[in-house]
Amino acid sequence: MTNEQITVERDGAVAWFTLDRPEKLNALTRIMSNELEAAFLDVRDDPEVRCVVLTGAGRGFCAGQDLSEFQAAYSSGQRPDIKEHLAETYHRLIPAMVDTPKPVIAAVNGVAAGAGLSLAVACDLRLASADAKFTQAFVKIGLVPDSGGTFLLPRVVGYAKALELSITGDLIDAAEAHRIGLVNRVVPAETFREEVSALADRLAAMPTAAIAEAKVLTLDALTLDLHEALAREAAAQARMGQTDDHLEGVAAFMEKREPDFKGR
Ligand code: LHQ
Repeated sequence: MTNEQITVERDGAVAWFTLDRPEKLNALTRIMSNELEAAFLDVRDDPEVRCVVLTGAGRGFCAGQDLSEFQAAYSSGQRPDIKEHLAETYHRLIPAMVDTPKPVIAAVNGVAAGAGLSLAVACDLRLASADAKFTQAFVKIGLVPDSGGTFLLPRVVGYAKALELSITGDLIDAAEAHRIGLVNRVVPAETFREEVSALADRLAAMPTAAIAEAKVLTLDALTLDLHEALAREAAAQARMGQTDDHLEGVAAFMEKREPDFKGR
């Protein structure tokens, strides 16, 4: 499929998805959201892809919803139908990202605002360039966080910081994002691409099936009691015990060599 507003590239077992409207800081349109959703669904069952990187072209990561999509309504004094828009865009995209059964890295190269910040927190790991900035921009235009912003951000930074960011709209830099746990690591802009690539390659060589199970278990356990979480762990562990990668990991340990995981 040819995409208009994202690029999809393969580098070994890593799929790179790049938001590609650099002149608008990769603000999200309906087309971009739908293309990105399709890209995530495409790699879901592709055994050749064992890690995904999401990044932005140019100086921005993603400036959130492209507000000009609603320009016709705004300029005629009407109020936009946001509910329908959300159903057709983010409510499909965000679950497609979160449910991806392989590690997903947000390579936050520049500003992440509004729904752009939601994209970053829908990924499993966030690497920020030292140039990156973050804002829950919604409140600045009289909106509430959407695109999973009330659900995912508190799970990443905790309730108090999430609420602070959501009701102030403060723009924070990469160092502050790291301090509050919003990003896992900050990398100099000059070596950003190489460091993201190195992490992606490392994750792509790991036991992919176990990573997929750990993602589901960890997210679900946030709303389970201990007994249910233990039962889910046991069921998943029983499945993992049957994988080639489990046998390979144990064999490599016993033989004091590096494992060669196949992702199954
Ligand atoms: C943009 C945008 C943008 C269009 C920069 N749209 N052009 C869901 C459903 C329905 C309705 C509404 O919302 C939502 C969810 C949301 O995501 S709401 C939040 C939407 N995002 C924002 O409100 C952020 C708006 N942007 C900004 O505050 C700034 O651009 C940031 C802080 C991101 C970056 O500032 P600067 O680095 O100073 O860049 P800039 O403002 O000069 O932007 C560069 C260009 O990108 C500029 O275009 P131009 O033609 O003038 O050069 C901006 O107009 C354009 N742009 N964000 N969201």
